[in-house]
Amino acid sequence: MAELSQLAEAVAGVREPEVKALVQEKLQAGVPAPDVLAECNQGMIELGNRFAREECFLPELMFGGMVMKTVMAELQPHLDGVQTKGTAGIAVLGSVQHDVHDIGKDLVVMMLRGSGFEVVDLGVDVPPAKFVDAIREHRPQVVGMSVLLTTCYRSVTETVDAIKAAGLRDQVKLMVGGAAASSLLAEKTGCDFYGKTAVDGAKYAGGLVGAG
Ligand code: B12
Repeated sequence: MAELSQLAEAVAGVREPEVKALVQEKLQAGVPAPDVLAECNQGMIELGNRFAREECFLPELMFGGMVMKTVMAELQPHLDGVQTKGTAGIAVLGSVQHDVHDIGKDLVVMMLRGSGFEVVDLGVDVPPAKFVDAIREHRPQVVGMSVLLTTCYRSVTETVDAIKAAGLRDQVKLMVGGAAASSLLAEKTGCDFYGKTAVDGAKYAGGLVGAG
């Protein structure tokens, strides 16, 4: 495994003061905000691996999530700096039913807003019917589902099926992402696109409205 940067290691170790100081240091040194985020993501992945190896426990995982949210709040204005004029399009985002992970989903929301999209954020544990209602109400060009738990694959399928049953499938593009997602999942569930990162998602959405 590639060696972690000092910042990624601090995130993985859930050392909040060190994380905050390093983020500040990097921003002041002119490191682009998306690169700072990418390092923090590496740290979160390592934290998850430590959890899987039982080297840390649920409270650390939860605290890690809180630290990451603080970092995102800090980076938000720097990502907004790339905001384009007007509204590029409309996007609906949510973490699928039974999944309460929202850090990655929030990053996609941030990136989309940063590139001029109006984003309807449905939050976490979103039932298929809520996605359907949001498509009817907001007429988005793209819907994004975030899934971090392999036990939630079925929620992705059920969401796509509900959109089809409502007769709305032809009106929207569907993208899926999150640590449990893959191109295979996108293919099997009938999504149009799998985004490995929030940036991939924003690029795909931008491409749909001619802003990519
Ligand atoms: C933090 C965390 C938590 C926090 C979540 C806090 C929060 N507010 O989100 C808490 C403590 C609540 C939590 C709970 C649980 N967790 Co958890 N968690 C994590 C951890 C460590 C980090 C996730 C994270 O935020 N990563 C950082 C973000 C930025 O990454 P990301 O979400 O993947 O998003 C990136 C891309 O995937 C992409 N992306 C994400 N969504 C989307 C959507 C679209 C459309 C696109 C294009 C892109 C995209 O963009 C982002 C960056 O570019 C992961 C480890 C991991 N490897 O993912 C485990 C992990 C996901 N959790 C896991 C588990 C098992 C659980 C629990 C079941 C634990 C328990 N025993 O209770 C519960 C489940 C709760 C539930 N019902 O959802 C497992 C899942 C295993 C599996 N195969 O299913 C993991 C992988 C840890 C592990 N290795 O065991 N967790």
